[in-house]
Amino acid sequence: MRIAGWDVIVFDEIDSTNAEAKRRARAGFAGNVLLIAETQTAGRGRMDRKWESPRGAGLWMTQLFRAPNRSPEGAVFVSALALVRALRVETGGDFLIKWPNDIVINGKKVCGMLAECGFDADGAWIALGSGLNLRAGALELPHAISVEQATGRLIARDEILPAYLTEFNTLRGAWAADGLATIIEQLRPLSATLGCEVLVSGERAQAVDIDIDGALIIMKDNRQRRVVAGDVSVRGLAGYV
Ligand code: BT5
Repeated sequence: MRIAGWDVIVFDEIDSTNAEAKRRARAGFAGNVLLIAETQTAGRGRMDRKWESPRGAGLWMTQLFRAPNRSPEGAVFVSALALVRALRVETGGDFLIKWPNDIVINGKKVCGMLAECGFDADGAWIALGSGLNLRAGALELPHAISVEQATGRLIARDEILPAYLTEFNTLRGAWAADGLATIIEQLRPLSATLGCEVLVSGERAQAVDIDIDGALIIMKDNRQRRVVAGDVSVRGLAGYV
């Protein structure tokens, strides 16, 4: 199957679509490849945290592609912006981006992203994994929510994918041509983090900006600090967002 220039491969069950993408990257691949699983037996988040991927409950997918540069963080911003836009158009819901790698709605996490990268003879590749909860009732995590729970709409994979991939392709082009700054500019108004008090690795601070390299700028005791994705955990004061 081909959608918006991506070769789509669907697995009934797999350990992790990110793990499969990395195996394929090492074996050699051509073009844009999108791996989807009905369920994952070893879905992973960052720092090897577990990612719940119940059968039929969501869109568990990894995009494997050549990147303009070796920046998995940049790819996550491109993807989050594209997916939030597609979700807003499809459902009308107020989806937002929680820095650096989550999509949230109603103060809960509806999607998490994990990008990994490597090099081969043809240059850099990125394996960009996204887990989007679509169906209600399958997850028992306190901070998790599904698109159906949040919006009352059970959307099918086939509805969201063309919209998302088309937007992703456009934004990836802009990222390659003009750099990450243009993506961050478009992302700022859709940030759930900016303007909020946050706990950065347990310390209270104000989230004041996201800079053109994607770092979070926080203010604490009248001093600004730059926080790079991957270094810290950022939580809201009252809850998850
Ligand atoms: C992430 O990590 O949010 C990245 C998740 C990436 C998942 C996709 S699914 C397709 C591809 N294949 C993979 O193996 N992975 C990618 P992190 O920020 O570390 O968040 C992990 C935390 O989210 C866990 O510790 C749980 O608290 C929570 N969590 C786990 N499953 C969840 C779910 N389905 N929905 C919402 N939260 C979840």
